[in-house]
Amino acid sequence: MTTHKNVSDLAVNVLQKIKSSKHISVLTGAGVSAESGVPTFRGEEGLWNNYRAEELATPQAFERDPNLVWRWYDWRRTLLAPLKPNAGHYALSQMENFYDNFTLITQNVDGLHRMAGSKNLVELHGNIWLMRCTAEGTVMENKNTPLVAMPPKCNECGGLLRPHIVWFGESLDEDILTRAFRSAEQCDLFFVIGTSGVVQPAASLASIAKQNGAMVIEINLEPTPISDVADATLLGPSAKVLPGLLNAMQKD
Ligand code: BJW
Repeated sequence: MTTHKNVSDLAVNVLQKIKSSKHISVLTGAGVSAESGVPTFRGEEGLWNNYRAEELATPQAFERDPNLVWRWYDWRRTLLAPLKPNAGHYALSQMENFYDNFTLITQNVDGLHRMAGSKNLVELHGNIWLMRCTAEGTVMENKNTPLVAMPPKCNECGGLLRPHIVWFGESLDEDILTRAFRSAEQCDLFFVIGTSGVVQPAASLASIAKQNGAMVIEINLEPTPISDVADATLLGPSAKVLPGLLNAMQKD
């Protein structure tokens, strides 16, 4: 593991690889949105410090008490509604224009990457602005905050709606997972940014990229289990490091 504080400290071969790679894959986590004001999950200020995941983010919790789960999501949606992408989100959306093949895989459900203009986006854990009918499986967008009716019901069939989010113990969408794995397997360069690297299967993508010959570069405030796999770890806030990286890419 090699850690750096500044993009300019990266070894010449790493900078060369960043500039010459054709196929880039990026995995982001909650840390990327932290500087927009979105709470992370783990760590001192993390959501899981004040709320129990088993009571709010599992299918069993929703079955037991859909009102409780929806109240938590309503609170989070209301918190997220006024928030805007930060310089890190924008730098990633600009990087997409720089490379022939660029895939942004996010664990975040906040929709900020799309708002920043990222296009080839894989939302691994769903999206907090989408709801799914538990009776028919239909997915619909709903941006109301706060929600008018609690718990929300499907306009078509009256069935109970749930957040279109992957909870613990639930399988990820097969097509979405295939896109993520394929991109990790085929890329030359894999960035892993602002994730604690403890939630599977997302956390395994960096190792898959590495095993298939990619260079792995991590950006985080602190080392994570993924740092052992990474060729270089840039320690710093992504809203500062990513614009610096974009700048370095654009220099001859
Ligand atoms: C900054 C920064 C700044 C801060 N700049 N950086 C194999 C082994 C063991 C367990 C499992 C396994 N396979 C499956 C499991 C079970 C489970 C799992 O992984 N559990 C682990 C916790 C042990 N996985 C699942 O259940 C998944 N399903 C699945 O695999 O299905 C098949 C299966 C099922 C059951 C058994 C076996 C197989 C589904 C996972 C769904 C995750 N869902 C959540 C919650 C959604 C709820 C919601 O949002 O409403 O998704 S959990 C939560 O964690 C959320 C996130 O997307 C995810 C990852 O968190 P992330 O993004 O890494 O955030 P943090 O907070 O952890 O980290 C922030 C990082 O940013 C930190 O490192 C900071 O330092 C850094 N940071 N500010 C840069 N400014």
